[in-house]
Order: sequence, then structure tokens, then C-alpha cells
Amino acid sequence: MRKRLASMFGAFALAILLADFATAAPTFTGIGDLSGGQPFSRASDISGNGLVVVGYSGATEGTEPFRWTATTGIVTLTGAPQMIGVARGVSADGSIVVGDRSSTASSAGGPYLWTESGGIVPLNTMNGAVVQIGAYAISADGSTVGGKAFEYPSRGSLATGWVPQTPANTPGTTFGLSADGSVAVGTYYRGQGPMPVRWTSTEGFQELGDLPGGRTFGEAYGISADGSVVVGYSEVVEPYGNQAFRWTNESGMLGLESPPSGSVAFSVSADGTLVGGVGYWGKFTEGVLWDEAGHLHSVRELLRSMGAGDAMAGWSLYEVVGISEDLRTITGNGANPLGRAEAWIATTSPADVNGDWVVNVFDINLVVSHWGEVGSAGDANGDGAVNIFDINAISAGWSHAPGSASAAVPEPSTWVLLVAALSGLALWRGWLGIRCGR
Ligand SMILES: [Ca+2]
Ligand SMILES: [Ca+2]
Ligand SMILES: [Ca+2]
Repeated sequence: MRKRLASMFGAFALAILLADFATAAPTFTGIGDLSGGQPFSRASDISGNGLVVVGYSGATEGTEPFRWTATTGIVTLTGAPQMIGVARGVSADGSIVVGDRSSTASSAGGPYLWTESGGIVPLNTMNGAVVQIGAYAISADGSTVGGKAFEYPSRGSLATGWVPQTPANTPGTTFGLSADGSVAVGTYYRGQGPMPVRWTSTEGFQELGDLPGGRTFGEAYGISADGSVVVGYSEVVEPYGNQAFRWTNESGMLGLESPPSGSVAFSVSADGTLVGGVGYWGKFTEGVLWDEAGHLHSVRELLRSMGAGDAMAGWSLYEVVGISEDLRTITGNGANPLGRAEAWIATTSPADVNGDWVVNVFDINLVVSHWGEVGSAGDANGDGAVNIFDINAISAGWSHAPGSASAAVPEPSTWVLLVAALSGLALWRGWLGIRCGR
């Protein structure tokens, strides 16, 4: 017994030593811009697997759609320049992209769908007539495209072409689709302005409500994978003082925590827990994330508190437009150190094992609950095992936020870490006991 305790103490001491070498940093990367033309890029969406960002960028002949991966960098969508247009949506695996293009001498303009194998497929007809504009969303499985045709909220596929969402008696746009494409969200125009709406084939349009104050006015931009959570904005102070909302069937429309000058939510994670968008503090614009409780966090502060301050030096982060399925990667837009508009991509710290963009006691709890397992849940240091080294990786990567990001969560005082480590050791000991008892 004494020998076992001694060996455990030895492991614990070794882990403490190794903590100094733990690397648990988030990443922040500018996406760059296409060569030639205006030096800017703008992200529209990120694939569910977090590996592909799509958007548009200035190039020699004008604005071209781009597709970005870590290995290829930013490349024009077709590989062939001079397709003037934008990319707005990408499928979960990154292989299918939708957007709009301008007409040229050789091709009609309008919505398109792009695949790695098939290249550009025009989506510009409905019932044989040329559709005006445009494709805004694609379902995670790539089966369904959403947008507007003849100014009406519409959806469709390569097989069906565009189909107006019915009843279609008001102009509007579909901005988001559930993973299987069966639920659409967006806006239609009625009364004082756009109304946030949710649509299914069986129920048709459902107005999502309005936050108190201002006009009855808003838009829905993001939807969870199962279609149960919708995010967007609603006007609360006339004119155009907007507040981000999160809607569920159970709660209805609820306002998310908002800075003094307003906010807009653009994106929600597949599981509905993490929301991304923009917050306005007077003349300052900040990319923000809302946690599951609806609390607001500056992305800049979250990244800085986890140790990515240097990578962001000189950048302004203006908005978050996409979140990967595992919550760990986000994309957005900002201004680079030269003051030019540039898209960016960021990943949370490996020590943030529960993917809420804060490294704190809840990450330790997750490690403890997976103690002794082999696998990725709770593996903060990426060695495939869940043990004391993960507790140390978390303590090394702990969020040290001066602002609101961690205000609700205590700093890792010695007793917190000690209790966590001891409870982990107790579990570990139990696990060893079972193993030795065979
Ligand atoms: Ca209102
Ligand atoms: Ca966390
Ligand atoms: Ca580990």
C-alpha cells in the first residue's frame, strides 16, 4: 500500500513538473485575401467539421468567391479566376458551396452550387424562368439550398430546382437550414418591416415573435442542426437599435445579454448551445459569443484570457459568422493590423475540453467524469488518455480574464485544484484497484 501511494505521489509530482511544459493555447489566424484587386476578404460560413471557410475577396477582375483550408490557404472557388460573385454557405464536410455570381459574357448570373468534383452548377431557374437572386444557405448534408427566388423565401435542390416556401405571399429570404434541410429560418416582410420566421413543410411559416421596445421588426439568421433553436435580432429601440435573440419552441423569443448599443446573432452551434454574432459598444464593434445561459463574451477577451493575445496583436474582431459542430472552431470578420477588412478563423484552447471557450473548473469536472478512459472526451493534452496530466494541462491553460468572461467562475484557487486533483486520484485509485483485482 505504501509503495502504491508512493508511486501515485511520484506520478503526481511528475505531473506537477510537466505542467510547466504543457502547451494549451488557442489559435487565431487571418485568412488572407486573393491576389490582385481590392485587398479585403470576408467570411460567410464555416463547414461543420471546422476545416473549410467560405466567403468572398477582392481579386483582379472584382470580388470573387473563396474557399479556405489550412493546407490550401485562400483560393478562388473554381480554381479559375474571373467568376465574379460571393460564397455564402458550405456543407458540413466542406465539399459543397453555394452563393451568387454576376452575369458575364459566357454565363448567366444568379445562384450557383459548387462541388469539388463537378465544379459550378447554375441554380438560376425556377419553372423555366431565370431566378433573380440568390442562394444564402445549404443544409449540413448538402441536400437542400435556401435563399430567395423572385424575392420570395425559397428552398430547393438540384433535383427539384427552386420551390417557393408556401404560402408565399410576402417577399423575404431563407438564411438558414437545419441539418437535413427540413426546417428553414429567415425573414419575410409584413407590416413595419422584416419579421423573423421559421418554416417547415407541414406547418408553413411561423412568426417567431418580437422583443419589447422599438418596432415589430427582426430577422432570423441561424438554426441548430435539429431545427429547435433559432437566433437572430429584434428591434428594441427605434430606429434600428437591435438586440440578439435566441428562440426555442418552449421559451419563445428571449433577448440575449446585449451591450448598450445593441447586438445581432448570426450563427448558432449545431447543438444550440453556443451563439456567435456582433455587439456594439458606442462606436466600438466586437465579435461576441453567447454561452448557453445567454451571457455575452467578447471573442477577443476569451482568446486573450486563454493566451492568444500575441496572435491577435493589431487586429480588430468585428463579428462571428460561423461555429463548427464541435464548438471548437469559429470564423468571423475583422480588420487586420494594416486596417484592412480580413476574415479570420480561431480555435479554442485544447484545455477547454467542454468547448465553451473558457478554461475553468467545468473543464476539470469533465476530466474527472472521464477519468481513466481512453478517448478524446476530457483529453486536454491530446495524449489519448484522461488522467492527472489533463488536470495539469487545464491548470496551465486556465482562463485569466480581466473582464466579464470568467466573472461568474472562481479563479483556480489552490483548494479547487487540490480537491479536483484528489477526487481524480481517488477515481484513478479505484480504477487501478479494479484492474489489479482481476
Ligand atoms: Ca420590437
Ligand atoms: Ca471550458
Ligand atoms: Ca490526456
